[in-house]
Amino acid sequence: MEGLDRSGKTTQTQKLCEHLQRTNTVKLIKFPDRTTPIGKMIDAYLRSQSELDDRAIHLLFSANRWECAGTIEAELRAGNTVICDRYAFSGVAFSASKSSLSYEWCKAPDISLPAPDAVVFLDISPEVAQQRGGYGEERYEKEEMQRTVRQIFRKIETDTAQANGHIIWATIDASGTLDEVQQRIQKAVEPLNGGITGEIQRLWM
Ligand code: 2DT
Repeated sequence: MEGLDRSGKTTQTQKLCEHLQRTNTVKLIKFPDRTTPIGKMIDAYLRSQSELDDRAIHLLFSANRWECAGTIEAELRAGNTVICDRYAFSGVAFSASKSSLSYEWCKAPDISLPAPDAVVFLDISPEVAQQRGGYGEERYEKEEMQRTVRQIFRKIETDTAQANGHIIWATIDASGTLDEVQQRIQKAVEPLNGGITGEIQRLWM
């Protein structure tokens, strides 16, 4: 699950979990995972309580996924469903929106992470975000950054289709009621309901 600020991502992710739990064992993993030592550094940075070089924070976000990659693989091998609230796609979109970092450089540390079977991107225009009460308090929750991030997500979608053709990429219009958006999400992931077999795919390779 990926999304822009004010897209309702956290609530929608929770609802999707509840829906899938009726038929599967579901493991929800939130990135950044702010509870680990690396996650605590990320948390302090996002809340502007610390300053870090743009490259250093990017690599910490990636390391925060790698420290969890073994768990994700184990869950998948056990036949469970894994839902990630953000993943490497946010990693690239947010970091590459900074003029100091190139898009290709941002992708590199996440290459070969376990690839998802579907990416749900909750898309919201800055105008609708504004109607929902405006952006939040954290470092990246600013209109200009959100606009750039939105554009980069489109590029990531194209790139991911080329490298990992099996991934279902669903850009979901996150305007509308909670239930309307949830219906759109459930429909998008429906093709996976029968379960997934075969080797775990690797991201961007
Ligand atoms: P939440 O608002 O969902 O807690 O996200 N981010 C996230 C990155 O810049 N790189 C990453 O790799 C990830 C996973 C997006 C907190 C913020 O962290 C950003 C928003």
